[in-house]
Amino acid sequence: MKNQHFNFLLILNFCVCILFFACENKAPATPKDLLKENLIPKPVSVNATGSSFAITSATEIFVNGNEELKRVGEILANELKPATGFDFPIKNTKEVPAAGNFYFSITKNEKLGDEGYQLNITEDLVHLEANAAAGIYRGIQTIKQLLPASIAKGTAQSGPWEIASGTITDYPNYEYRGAMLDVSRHFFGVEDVKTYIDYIASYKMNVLHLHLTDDQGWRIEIKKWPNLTDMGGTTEVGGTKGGFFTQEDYKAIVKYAMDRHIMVVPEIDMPGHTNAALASYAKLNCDGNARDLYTGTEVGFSTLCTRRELTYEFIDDVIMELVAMTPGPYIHIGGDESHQTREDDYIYFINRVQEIVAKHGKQLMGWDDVVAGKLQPNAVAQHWAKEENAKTAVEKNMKIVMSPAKKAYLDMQYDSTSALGLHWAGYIEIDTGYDWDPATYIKGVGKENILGIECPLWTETVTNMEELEYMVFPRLLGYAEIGWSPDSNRSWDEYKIRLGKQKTRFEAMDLNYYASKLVPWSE
Ligand code: TNX
Repeated sequence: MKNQHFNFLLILNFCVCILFFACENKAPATPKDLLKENLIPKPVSVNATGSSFAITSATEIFVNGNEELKRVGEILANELKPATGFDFPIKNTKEVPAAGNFYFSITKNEKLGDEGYQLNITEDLVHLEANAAAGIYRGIQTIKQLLPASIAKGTAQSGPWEIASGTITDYPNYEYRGAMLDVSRHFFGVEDVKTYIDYIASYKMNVLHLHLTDDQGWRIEIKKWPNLTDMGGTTEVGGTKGGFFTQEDYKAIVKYAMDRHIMVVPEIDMPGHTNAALASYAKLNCDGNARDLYTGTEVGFSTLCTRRELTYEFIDDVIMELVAMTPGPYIHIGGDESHQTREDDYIYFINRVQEIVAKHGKQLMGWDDVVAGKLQPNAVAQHWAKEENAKTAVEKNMKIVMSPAKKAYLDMQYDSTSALGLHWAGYIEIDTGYDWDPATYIKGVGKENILGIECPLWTETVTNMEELEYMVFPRLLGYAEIGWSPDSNRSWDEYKIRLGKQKTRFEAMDLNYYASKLVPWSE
């Protein structure tokens, strides 16, 4: 009897082992139905043709276009190399390449615009076409998502690397699809910012807004005003050591973003949110006394001296140095929560700063409070709080970037149990963050008034990348989809399934994501 029991256990053990190894070594089934893929953001249109393409060690990337296109090819090669172990040489071509390769070419197709792409996958070829390199870059994000999740791993995986065949035609709903990172409340260095750029790029976003200055820290080197960083850059929330970007660091960030067809929008927040500058230079204060450095989380207690000429000389210097490093059209001047600035002084200030921004050839962007000023139609208001301000922007013929705090703030807690984040604007669960339409959110503010959408991450409670990931994933994907996918294509019930399927991808990326109970996470 005892023996029999032992035999039974032995056999059971044997079966479990076989099952275990069988599962471990199981290759992912060959993908054959492009319609079953769980792409985020959801493409405009997809047609399936029922076969598949396989990447092999012989696969090369052929480009028919300029250096910019080649650069996109290199980025794809670099991203596919770690998991596949393949080299993906980049080659110029004037003709359609032989079977087994990638082919990127420039086309003329009005429907696709600047960033759209057409992806034709056959058994023989992955052919990506766009009007410009930006479209090819957005298209390679789709290719990566069509590959097995293990493509995101940093070490060699077993493959096979197959993609379902068919055609995808895709282009964005809004031209501005951004994410903001507050590097002032807690400093995030160049490598972290590059990682953040990679995250937003994966979901076809095209703007990184950097909140570079606030009460708690000044993070961008200004050569003519060195104390801003020597002194104002040393602190952050909680009293830990801050930091700052040298101009070389900042240029490296801009270049990294540009290679990924992402525009960096720099923000110097003023006239409020300026304690770090006011601590660095006594002469910026109306009373001539330097403020103490600040490491708390209150807002609305600081202001530049708005009626003093020196203030505008200071701003002119800062903006001049910033503009020299800013290829994009926008300089964000903040303008929020200036509770210590009298209203007439605030209006005077915004008007003066608008002139300085224009003098340096750029367009003003600001938090919606700035509409109090006499703004030009080319100024952009970022809606975060007051609907009235968004309506005023419309009256002034300005365009609006939608970042309503109740829907789009990445620093809001998910629910009352979230260990990180704030909740002054409410809790933002995954459905709340996804299930809204910027074009109908405020009565009187329609699609024609909206440049796009942005999700800001304020970092009072976010101190490192692990915490950042927790606040950003998975909400970021929803904001990316709102910005990119056609409104008629979006529904929470359908989206949550696609989002749930990102689980293996998030795990392959080793992300510290929030596994919301509202999402049916699955392999
Ligand atoms: C309000 S949103 C602010 C920021 C804070 C944020 C925290 C905005 C324009 N101003 O200074 O960091 O709330 O959620």
